[in-house]
Amino acid sequence: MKFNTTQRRLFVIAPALLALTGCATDADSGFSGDASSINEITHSLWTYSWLAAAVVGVFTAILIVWPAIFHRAPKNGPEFPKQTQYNVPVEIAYTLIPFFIVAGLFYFTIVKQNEIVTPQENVKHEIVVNGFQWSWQFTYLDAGEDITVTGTPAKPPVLVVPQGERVRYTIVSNDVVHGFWIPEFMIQMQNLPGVTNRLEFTANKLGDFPGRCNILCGRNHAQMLFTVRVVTPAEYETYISNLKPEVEKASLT
Ligand SMILES: [Cu+2]
Repeated sequence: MKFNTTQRRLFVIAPALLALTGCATDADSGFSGDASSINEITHSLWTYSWLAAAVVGVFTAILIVWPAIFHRAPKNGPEFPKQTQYNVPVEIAYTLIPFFIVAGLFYFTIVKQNEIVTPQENVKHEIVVNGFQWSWQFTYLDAGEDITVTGTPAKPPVLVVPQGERVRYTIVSNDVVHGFWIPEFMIQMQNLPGVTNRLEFTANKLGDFPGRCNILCGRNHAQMLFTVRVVTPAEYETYISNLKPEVEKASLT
């Protein structure tokens, strides 16, 4: 069987297009969708933003590939095909379409963001998250305003939170901008010097989850790690009651 040039080009392009449109499942993306109360809010925003990006990407690829295959200059014809720039309706269309895409993404992001940052009544615990160069300090207000757990770049701290109970986090910094980020919980909020940010969420799943600083904040930024340890409410109570002696013990050594 013989193929003409156009058919041969399609054989090369079609598999590439298929690879480009391959969708990742939730399992592939690493987001379970219910690790925290924030996942429940933002997971649909994440999913639909990627679907919208996929539609725009495929449409754009077709617009590029189609003329490259079907509107090539004829072998013995003029050097350039008929030029169609300054087409006002087309220019208006490709100004308005991106505007509506950005406006749509902006609108849904603001709606979800307001849902996340609006304080709720049912907060059970409060923890202050202080980012500093280059680690984290967690103050458990349940234990007392001066009871802190402080990490170092060599020994990243553990943030212990109770499963199924809403916690309010006060996000602060005394030096430069840091980013309090827990990828599994689909949340990040910046620690800004001179600004007090607030965030609330409930951790739903027991286990350890990596956390890190996601704003480049200096030499040891890459070591600004922490672990979120979600424990049962009873284990959390025990942790809080043990915290004070532990801190005192640590300061003596
Ligand atoms: Cu940092």
